[in-house]
Amino acid sequence: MKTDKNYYITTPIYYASGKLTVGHCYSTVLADICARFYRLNGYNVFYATGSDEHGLKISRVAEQNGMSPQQFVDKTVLEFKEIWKKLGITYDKFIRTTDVEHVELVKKVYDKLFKQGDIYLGEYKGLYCVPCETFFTESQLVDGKCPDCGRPVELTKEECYFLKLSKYQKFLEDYFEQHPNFLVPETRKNEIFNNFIKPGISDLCVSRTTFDWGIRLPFNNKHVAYVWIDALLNYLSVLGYGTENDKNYKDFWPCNVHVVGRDITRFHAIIWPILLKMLDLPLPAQIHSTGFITLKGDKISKSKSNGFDPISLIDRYGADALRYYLAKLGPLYNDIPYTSEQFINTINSDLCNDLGNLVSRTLAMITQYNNSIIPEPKLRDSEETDLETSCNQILDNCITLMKNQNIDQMVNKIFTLIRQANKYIDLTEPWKLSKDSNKKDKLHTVLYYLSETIRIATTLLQAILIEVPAKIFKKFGYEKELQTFESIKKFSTNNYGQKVEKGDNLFPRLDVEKEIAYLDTPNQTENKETKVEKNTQANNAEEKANTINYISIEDFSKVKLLTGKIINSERIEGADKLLKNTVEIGKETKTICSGIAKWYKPEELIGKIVIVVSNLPPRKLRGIESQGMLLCAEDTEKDIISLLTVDKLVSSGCEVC
Ligand code: ME8
Repeated sequence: MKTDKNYYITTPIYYASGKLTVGHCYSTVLADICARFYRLNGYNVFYATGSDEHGLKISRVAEQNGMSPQQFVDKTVLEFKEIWKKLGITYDKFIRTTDVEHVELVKKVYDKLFKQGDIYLGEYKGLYCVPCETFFTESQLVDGKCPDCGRPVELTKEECYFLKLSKYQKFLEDYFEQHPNFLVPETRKNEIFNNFIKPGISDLCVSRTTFDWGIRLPFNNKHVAYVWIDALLNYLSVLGYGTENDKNYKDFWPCNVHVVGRDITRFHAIIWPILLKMLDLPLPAQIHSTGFITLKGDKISKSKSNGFDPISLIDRYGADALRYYLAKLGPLYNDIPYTSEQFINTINSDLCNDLGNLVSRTLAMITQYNNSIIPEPKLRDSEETDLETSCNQILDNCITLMKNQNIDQMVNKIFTLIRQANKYIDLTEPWKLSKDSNKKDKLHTVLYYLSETIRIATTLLQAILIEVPAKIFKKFGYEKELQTFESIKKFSTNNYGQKVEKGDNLFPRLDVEKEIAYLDTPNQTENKETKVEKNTQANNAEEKANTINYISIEDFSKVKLLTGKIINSERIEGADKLLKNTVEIGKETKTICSGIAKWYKPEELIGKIVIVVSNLPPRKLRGIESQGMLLCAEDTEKDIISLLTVDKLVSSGCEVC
């Protein structure tokens, strides 16, 4: 049974259409911090994430990669899980929309809604954006393009089933009015309510017949389920809803918080509550809508290829650096620009200077002034009372802040305490106390107060950082029972007597200029030459060369580039992206398939001199053996692919060098 102590939090399920970016890590890390915090605070937590695997976009990307959609999503899901593992994401279940229990639930829901008259057959004519899997009206377009991603839309006309959202207009309006915290932040709630709910909710087209990579409707197998209905139901299927094994559903539904990005808030704030109402299920307590992390003014997005690769960031700076940076940005109601400078400076100033220095100064002093043993406190002057008061308030403050997922403010609270402890060192000057034998009691008190403050701050930091807290506890010799929220309810004066170990610094100081150069160089983040510690000293020419990710001339010369003349080109049945080209390369002729059908008609290609990568191993595409690759330039912004050709008329078979 759901109780007040059972907490269910979700992230969006990410499209399995390509790589995850720092932007995707944002919602996942925030939700993970909430999950960890609530567990530490004695709650039973269910934290769910997963992958959204159906739809036209995924089947097209799979085809471009020469794979079946299932093969493609299987591979992508492994990559997702690898990132979540590296980032220390403690999800309780990862749901895939291709999982049998999910597919069965989607079918059951469609069947029920069809039978109860909430789904009916009609015809849809509209402008469809494939990457966003969304229909738009003419007036919603911006310069004739998708208002969300700026790409061209396609005119689509098809028979389809509609979901009767309009019938629930009044229900949703009343619900929003009676539940002011259903959607946060307030600005987003007002935007959704005034612009999308109040003007009238239209029925939604919830099936497709133009592609088949989706869940077939039980009452008409020509149709597959609309990806958004399919995707939203993950929040129920992940709990086993609708199966015999539905204990998690009983214990955790309704959801406490769905963390979503602002671009998908509409789906969660309109379709999702109505869908649940149709199913006669309680609604989630809250939808928390975040803004975007932007890079040079754009949402960091894989479809625009400008994302930073989280794996490389983690490999170089550690998971804690990325988690801390994202946590500090907080529930960003507005878009927040990502800059390498801000990332590096945050690590240096907060983790290295404030936290790292507090820990290393305290350990060094305990080692030097008290034979590595945490001393017993003997006094309490006003500065100790101040520190103690801050320590006594911090847990309650954090619990209050986390009721509304105010993670950035929690980070701020913890680091204010850490800075207060650093100031306490400057104020009490233990190095002077150590020289005066009459001040021994004060010296011991200072060392103790520092250790206890570090213990309290570190206990809270366990929600945010995954490696550093354990290292700090180990250095101070604090056992498990001194790492719990229960143990930091009150500042204690009894935790003395353990031996400390100085060990390594927690965070190496980063060379700002060098790291910014590393991060801002294109493709640098793909370079897995890992941890920054290895590079902090060296500054020689060879190392500089490495940071630009050069390849050797020998490596380049392994790629055999030749000119080729296209002597025939034709479409491939059933593959709307691919063209099968016959290319003359000197005396040889090769078959080369290219995903350029959207940009070239076969007849336009005949006679063109193109650049062929001629020593790639043959591979099968749609049953045809493709024996090389034609080089193209891709402008992802304008959605143009342009074949590389030559400036002067040369023969086929010439070396490109
Ligand atoms: O939308 N900053 O999947 P998705 C902040 N499958 N958030 C960002 C971001 C950025 N730069 N880039 C992406 C989908 N996101 C659907 C969800 S849920 C039932 C189905 C966020 O992989 C984005 O706002 O395109 C969204 O919340 C999430 O990542 C998933 O994006």
